Amino acid sequence: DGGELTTIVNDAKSNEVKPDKDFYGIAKGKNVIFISLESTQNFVINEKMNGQTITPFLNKLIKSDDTLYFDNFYHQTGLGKTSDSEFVMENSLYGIGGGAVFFTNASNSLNSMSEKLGDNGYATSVLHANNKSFWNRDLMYQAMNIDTFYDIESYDVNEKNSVNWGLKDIPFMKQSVEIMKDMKQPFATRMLTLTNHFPFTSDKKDQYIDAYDSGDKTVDRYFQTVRYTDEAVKVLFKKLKNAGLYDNTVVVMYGDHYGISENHNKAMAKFLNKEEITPYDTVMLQEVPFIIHVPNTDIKAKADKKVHEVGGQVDIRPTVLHLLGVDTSNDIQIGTDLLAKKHDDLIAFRDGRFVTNDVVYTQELFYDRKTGEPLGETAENHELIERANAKTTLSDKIINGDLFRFYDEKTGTVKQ
Ligand code: GP9
Ligand code: MN
Repeated sequence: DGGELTTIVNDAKSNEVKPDKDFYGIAKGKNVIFISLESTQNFVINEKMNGQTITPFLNKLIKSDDTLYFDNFYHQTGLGKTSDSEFVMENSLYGIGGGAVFFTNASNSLNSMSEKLGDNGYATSVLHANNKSFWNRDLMYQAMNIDTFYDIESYDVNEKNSVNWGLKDIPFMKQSVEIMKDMKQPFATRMLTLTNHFPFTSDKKDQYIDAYDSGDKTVDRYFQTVRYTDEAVKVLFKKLKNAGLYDNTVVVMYGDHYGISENHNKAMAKFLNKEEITPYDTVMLQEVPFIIHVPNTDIKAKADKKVHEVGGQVDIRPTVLHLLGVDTSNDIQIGTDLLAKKHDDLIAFRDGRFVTNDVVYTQELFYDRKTGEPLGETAENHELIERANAKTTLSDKIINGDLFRFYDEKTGTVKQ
């Protein structure tokens, strides 16, 4: 009820993490393209498989002065997979435990990033060549006040340009830029890629590298489809340049969730040169890439060591809104701005595990995050368990109680 929400609002205000002036608004007025990199885990970045570079385009991009690559960044999804990642980055809240929030709570009141950008003059959309009702997206996108969903009906999809789950990422990128050319600017759009999805099948001519040789077909093929998606991102950048959109557009990329499940630990141990995959390793394998490209800036030099801060998908909303110069001081968010001096490095997973800059917590044990060495349970560490649980509990309260019905985020007041 209103009383509970008042407490939540007051807590949010007293814990507010203010943006750093060096970054606030540096991309003001620019278009923003979010790319959900399907099933892309962080272990493929800057790596080779049997001597072949897995993500050559991304590797080159993240070296550039105008790109930030957060290399200690974790997904926070649950059973809702891609849809959870969308929910988390849009709302800076968690999906629900034991289900998919896109199905269970599609009529909630929300204060999504898209809605906020819409209020700030942006045309908002999602680009995804799948049926609009998949994951109940059509309804949840309405709840999140996204203006337009360019679904499969907006694309030319045929036998020749499809594989696995549908339209291949390269034609998806090309056709999407055609759509973008007609968008009202500034626009904020989210592209959901699809080729690098289990079971990671691809056509011979799209295989820019060989398969891996672990004998586990899923893992072996994964490297090839990741490589293909990397090529698709390269095509996107080229097309944006040709369309005259590149200079005025920020590109934000994130992995939506893991691609290789624990069923494939044997092959993963071989690739990572480990005897076995431990529970600590499994946590570390939940890292996904998070990349922010702000063209023609020196953002990398400004950010310095901040890109090594531990972060998670809940941080995407505040981080990006602040870069765009959109105020979030009235917003109730679980995450904090990764570029802020007081960013909160306690990143809780949906299932109770968590990480910080220093520790990993899994199966009721603490480890040194950098070395994997087991740690004793100090009082300080123990407090982290409570703080991590508080994050998912707060999110559940807001969603289960549909509390934002009573919240006016424009004025920061609780409606009576
Ligand atoms: C389907 C795509 C993949 O539209 O989002 O879904 P996933 O299985 O990864 O949740
Ligand atoms: Mn997915």
